[in-house]
Amino acid sequence: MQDEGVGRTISYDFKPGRESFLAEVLIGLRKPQKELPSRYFYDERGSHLFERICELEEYYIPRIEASIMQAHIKEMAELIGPHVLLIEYGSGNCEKVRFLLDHLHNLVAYIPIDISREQLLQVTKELASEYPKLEVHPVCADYLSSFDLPAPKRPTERVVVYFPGSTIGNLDLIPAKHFLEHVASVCGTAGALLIGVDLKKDPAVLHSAYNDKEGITAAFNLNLLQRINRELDCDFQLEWFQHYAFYNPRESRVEMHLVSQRDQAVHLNRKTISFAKGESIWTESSYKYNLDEFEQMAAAAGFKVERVWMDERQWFSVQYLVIR
Ligand code: AVJ
Repeated sequence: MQDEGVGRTISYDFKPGRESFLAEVLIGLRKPQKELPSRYFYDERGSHLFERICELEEYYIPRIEASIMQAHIKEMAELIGPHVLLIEYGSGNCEKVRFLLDHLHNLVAYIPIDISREQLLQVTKELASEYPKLEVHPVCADYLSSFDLPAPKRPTERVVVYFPGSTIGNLDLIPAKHFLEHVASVCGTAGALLIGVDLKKDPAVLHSAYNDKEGITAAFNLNLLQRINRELDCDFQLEWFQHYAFYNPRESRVEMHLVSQRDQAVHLNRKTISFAKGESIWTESSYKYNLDEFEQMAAAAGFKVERVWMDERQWFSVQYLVIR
């Protein structure tokens, strides 16, 4: 469970260790279409690069989501109600949740869940000093796995899950439905889910969002190979892989790949993995929904869409779901 020792202050630490990282990388790179799990992007450098992505002009998601939150926070806080246990999946730098922390009434506790232990520790410290009265229980975990949740000291009226940023878009449709089912079981019958869902739009907008001019997204994508080199003693030559991202309208998703610029091989755990020139490693999907599609998936997982807030151009949605 514990693999680095730096996480000693997190009592709920389920971060996948080196063994499962290695196993997943080997499985992914042996598939006919090579792939790597996108949740491994977020090591210390990857989390930092993602923060820079969020500041890019082209990457519209954080700005639009924040403006939706700002515009409707009162109504959101009313729907959510008092004495709530707030759980956030993929809390990252905890920037977005501050709107909620500032406006919810009598919050019982906040549980940030994230795969990036370093960042989780850092923001937990910051929150403790900024919100001295708030009970915060960080959990380091891959939020698709099942794990025990910390119990807050005060009684809880209901559990509300916050899942912003369209992180749900990283999941294929069936895993996304399973994830919502999992959230429904965590929530219990009185619970709710506040979720950011990115919407279908002009592919040109999507293209520039995932192919920024500064090349930060490319660096973020390539960092995955660097991490594998460092943590798993592999020998990817980064200069021979190129970032490639495009919108696949048939599947309603942006796909990120790393394309091999020549015939080459890498070595991992005494095994050789070959790449032909032009062959790709598929590193991420970002699904884009329309409201009906998302509503159907939510319904299949036991949720009813109670309220949807959007920006004027209808590029992004924040949705409030309750148990059916
Ligand atoms: C954090 C998963 C929502 O898919 O848009 C940003 C990650 N990848 N640029 C997304 C990401 C490339 C992002 N999510």
